[in-house]
Amino acid sequence: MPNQPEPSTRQESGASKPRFAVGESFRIKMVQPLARVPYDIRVTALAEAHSNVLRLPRERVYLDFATARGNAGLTDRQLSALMIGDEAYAGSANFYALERAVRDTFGKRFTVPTHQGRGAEHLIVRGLLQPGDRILTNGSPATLGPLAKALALRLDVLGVAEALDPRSAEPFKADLPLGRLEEMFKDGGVRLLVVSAVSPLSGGQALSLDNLRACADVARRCSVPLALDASMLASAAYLYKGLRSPTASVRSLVRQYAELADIVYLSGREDAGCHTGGLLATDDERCYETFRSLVVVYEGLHTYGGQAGRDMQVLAQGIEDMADESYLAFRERKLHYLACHLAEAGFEPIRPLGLAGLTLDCRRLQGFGLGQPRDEGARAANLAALLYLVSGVRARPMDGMVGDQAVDLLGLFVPRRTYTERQIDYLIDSFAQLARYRIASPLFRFGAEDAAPELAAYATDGPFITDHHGDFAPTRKPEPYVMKVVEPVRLASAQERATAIAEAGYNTFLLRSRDIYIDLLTDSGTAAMSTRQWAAMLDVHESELGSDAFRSFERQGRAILGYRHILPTHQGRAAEHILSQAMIRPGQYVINNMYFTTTREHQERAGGVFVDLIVDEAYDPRSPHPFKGDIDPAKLADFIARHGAESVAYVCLETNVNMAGGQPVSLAGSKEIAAIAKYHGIPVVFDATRVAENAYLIKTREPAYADWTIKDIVRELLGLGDGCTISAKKDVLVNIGGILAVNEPALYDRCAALCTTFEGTPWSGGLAARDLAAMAVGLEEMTDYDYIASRVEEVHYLWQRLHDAGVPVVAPPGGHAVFLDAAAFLPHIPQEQFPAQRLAAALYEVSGVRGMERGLVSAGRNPATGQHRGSKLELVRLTIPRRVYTYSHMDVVADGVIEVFRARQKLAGLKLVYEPPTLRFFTARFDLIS
Ligand code: P70
Repeated sequence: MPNQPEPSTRQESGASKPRFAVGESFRIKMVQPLARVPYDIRVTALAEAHSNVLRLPRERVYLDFATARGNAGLTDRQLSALMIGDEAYAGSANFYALERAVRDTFGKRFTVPTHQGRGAEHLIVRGLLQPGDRILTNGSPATLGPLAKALALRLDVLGVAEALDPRSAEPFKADLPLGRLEEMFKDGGVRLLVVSAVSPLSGGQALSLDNLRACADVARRCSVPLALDASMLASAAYLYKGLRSPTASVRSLVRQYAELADIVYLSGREDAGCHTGGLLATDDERCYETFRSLVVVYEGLHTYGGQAGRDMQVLAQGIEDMADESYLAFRERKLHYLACHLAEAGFEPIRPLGLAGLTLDCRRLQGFGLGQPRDEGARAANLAALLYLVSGVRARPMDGMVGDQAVDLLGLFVPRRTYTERQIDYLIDSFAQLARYRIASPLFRFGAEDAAPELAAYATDGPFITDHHGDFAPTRKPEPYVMKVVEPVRLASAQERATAIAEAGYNTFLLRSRDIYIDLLTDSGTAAMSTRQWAAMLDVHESELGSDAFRSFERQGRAILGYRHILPTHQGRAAEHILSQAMIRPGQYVINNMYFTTTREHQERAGGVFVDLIVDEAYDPRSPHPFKGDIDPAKLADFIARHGAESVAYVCLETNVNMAGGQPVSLAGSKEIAAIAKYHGIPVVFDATRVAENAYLIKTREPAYADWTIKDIVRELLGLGDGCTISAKKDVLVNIGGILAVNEPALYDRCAALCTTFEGTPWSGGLAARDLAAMAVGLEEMTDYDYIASRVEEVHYLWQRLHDAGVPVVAPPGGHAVFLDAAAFLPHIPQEQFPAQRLAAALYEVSGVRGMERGLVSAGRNPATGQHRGSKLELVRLTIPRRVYTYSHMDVVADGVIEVFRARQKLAGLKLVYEPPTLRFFTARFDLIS
């Protein structure tokens, strides 16, 4: 996937952010909820772990930077690969897929799968060496060391001192010192050269292609086989490209590296982004036969090698994708960001940076009470323990001997496709917190000196720290979930974008998704579901006759919404259809707060007369009114007085009013409206599509409810009504689904009958049972305070950045979207030349971001006169999908809008060149007015 982010992402030394933000090369497809671990629990957990953070169970760790192996977020393609596992014992289709990926990527003919990287290492040393033989390596002794010991081999690790030298400017710290290499070959006894593509100790710094070539020459001259550890070969090739070979593709460089080796092997848990699996590959037939006869003894059959079929398929996909340059560029940028901020906080990592993470050399570490003889050699362990106590973050202490070098390092390995920039910020904030603490009695190694790092125990002479500050409040709150599965997205080139928008007739609805980098067209059905939702979806019996999923959907619906009868529908407009048909007698008025297209449509189709009684402030983009969604009680009282209560079918209150800019209704205001309606015997129903966002805005804007839970606010608000319709594709966090809920049994019966006619049984609503299961969990998740706060605050962050830059945006910020006021943005373009349409097109062209016109085009024409209907508001809606985009993405959006704003004078209007008879905004085409 060639996708170079713009502008260039080459290494920079400065801590400042580039002028344009660099967003991820993917968006989130599945999230896993994650909560902070409270301070008291951390204290106990660390004690139970013998003060060794590596002994902490994962659930006691908040953010884990102890390893970047085997814990990557999967790509959506890897996730689907999991599902096409061919679990045949012999000759599985997945093996052949793996073989093909290896041939295409590394150019090797024979592939032997193994359960992990060390399985491959084992076969190599056992197959090629005899006891007493010598191995030379630049790689990690963590796996090779114990293997060599077990098989009575000698292992010499070269280049450790060079890799860790903080003063060295050597850009390729994994390179082998050729002089010493030759010498050792001359000394004799060397039977194998194992070259790792990166240096694992110093954060994954690269091996150069030139050095590997020289090593290969030496090895060939001495007839010693060369095995290349390609677990992070894509990273190495990427770094090499940046410094020495800018015009080559990473993929072609990977191939060149691999061709220099007799054997290529890897752990799938690094650059391939898998959770397990490994392999070795070679062109040498005799070598292959050796390994094939060993693999059946130690791993499995030669066509599965100790992996499930699905694991081979995931690995094949991971290998095919590992040279994704846009992802590698993003990863590099993220690690630089982290390094720069840690350096500012006084923690200078070893440079240059690699692509696994950062390493802090702790040998000379002072401060926090460290630097005493007692902590000599265990400063990293002390720092790691302190960091964990302070923040729940885990780093990796690496101490003891590596080759002939004593090391005391703290590794911060950044898992791939897992943590957002806000979570990286939390790590940075955690380090900044350390200055508040002093270690009173440092930890020292206790028990067996040579215990593996994961098994080491530490002791102290007294209390480790004496100053307890408990939990700190991070300035930049991280999302309450991590990425579990991601979907690659691509920023098309400027040229491609210009062509795409012209071909789309300057209408963002006509763009293809694959040409879009950040899609803010809608928040409808675009959310990333959670692991809990997916788990629930799998565990259902499909039946339209009252499935177990329906039962939990009904239970959650009653609990969260507070209504007695819960009906599923395929989406929101279907619920609106049924409710309108069940409640409106032809000729009756239906009173609304502004309108939503589908709501109004169904009210009118049921013979109702649509009435909008929203407060006047809703139509003033600059009014700071906190509850622009409220119905004006004076208008309502007056309307009833003039038309009579009998003539009103019901009052429909939309939460977080979409067309007004995501503006909420207040609880006080809604109580007043409900009281008036009730007094007159008029029912109240809610469009509760975005009720959770509305509840959050009530909590933050209506002081009486500041201490209420989101759940209680939702219940209090919806408790004012007789029922509600919901498009579950928004707040309920599903990709498809709707809800109709009512109290009165007779009304339910009418609705259930209509549901059967138009949707499906009243226990399915025309949905799969799994969709009901996903909604049941989504109802719970949407009312989680940390989630909804994070969701709305992200929207507000974008709003604030634009507002601060002077961009005209609808105020105050709403719950689900930021609305650009195109009339004020492009005052030189008259409304008949469609300024909002023009603005949406320009934003796409500049940044690959898609928004939606909500102005003259959307309003359509008056069928009687043929004239534009006219629109009081001329807006572009930037709607933020839930749990999909990160703060980095929001920065890209903000930078894009601000860039268009800077150059706004250059934009001219549009003319219509094609217009369909109805709902023209979907398919109309425009041309530039030159
Ligand atoms: C959007 C979507 C849907 C929606 C809504 C409110 C407050 C009901 C519905 C309908 C999708 C959309 C629909 C028509 C035109 C443009 C966009 N809003 N009530 O992007 O629910 O789509 O599930 O049938 O916002 O805002 P559903």
